[in-house]
Amino acid sequence: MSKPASNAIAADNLAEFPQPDWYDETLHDEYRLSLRIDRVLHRARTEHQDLIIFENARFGRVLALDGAIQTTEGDEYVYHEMLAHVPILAHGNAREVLIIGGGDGGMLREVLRHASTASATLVEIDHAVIETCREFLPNHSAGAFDDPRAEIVIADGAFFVAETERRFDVVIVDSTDPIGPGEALFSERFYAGCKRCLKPGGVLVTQNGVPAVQGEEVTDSHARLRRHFADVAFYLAPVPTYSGGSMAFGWASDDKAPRSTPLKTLQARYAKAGIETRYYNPEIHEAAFALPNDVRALMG
Ligand code: AG3
Repeated sequence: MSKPASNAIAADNLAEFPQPDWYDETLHDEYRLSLRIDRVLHRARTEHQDLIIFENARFGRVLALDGAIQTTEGDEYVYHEMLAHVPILAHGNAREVLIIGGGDGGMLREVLRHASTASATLVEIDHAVIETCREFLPNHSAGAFDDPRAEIVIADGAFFVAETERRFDVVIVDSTDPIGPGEALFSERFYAGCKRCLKPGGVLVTQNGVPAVQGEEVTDSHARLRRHFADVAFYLAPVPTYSGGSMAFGWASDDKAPRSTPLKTLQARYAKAGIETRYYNPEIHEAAFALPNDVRALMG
């Protein structure tokens, strides 16, 4: 008699060896990140998107929206520090800051760490993201939503920038990827709106995807931003759960001075701000704008 196939034995005993659940990103068709789900804290279909918050032994609590990892407790500091402190310290006197998206509150937390921030306005399309993250991802906002300098607006960021009468020193686009609700936040019309609500000397920064797997985002944003701003650039930082290599951040301003702020000035401003950072420092700030040739090539 022939021996039973080994997979038949495994199948018989499956109940004794429960398999862990994995969260498979569906962001890219041909490539995916998978994180083990150790505990589901919350799962919902909001008015705008599918939301899950779960725990992973390596990265802590994880927020995913519509099949894409948005942020994890383990590596959020790289992203939030680089999108907040680079424009704020380059600007040098950012009093009014606008955040588009960012419902988890991590960006708001970093922006409010600057005593120079007089007001931080966060415009989030999906109130459920804010409510759910305040409850299940509280370390991200760390009380920032209760800061008297914080103003929360539940609205479509694209409408907000087109219509607001307010003007800002720094605009930070903390968006999802350009699929679903995030798509409008990569359009030329949106960038024109951002320019409209920047004060003279103001700086816009954007979440611009991982160039190795989302190269067209750099190409498209570069072309669209250039039609509206005198100085357009990208800078990089590696965020492990935005897999595929370094993430690109877009930079746009009509003033060339903020991007060429001397290192000594950045060092002085950073020391004066008195903030402790885990990734950001003035040297990495300066170095992040050095781009490899493959990313330069995407800028056309
Ligand atoms: N901003 C999300 C970036 C998502 C990027 N995903 C990717 N390309 N792998 C997230 C919100 C953090 N505050």
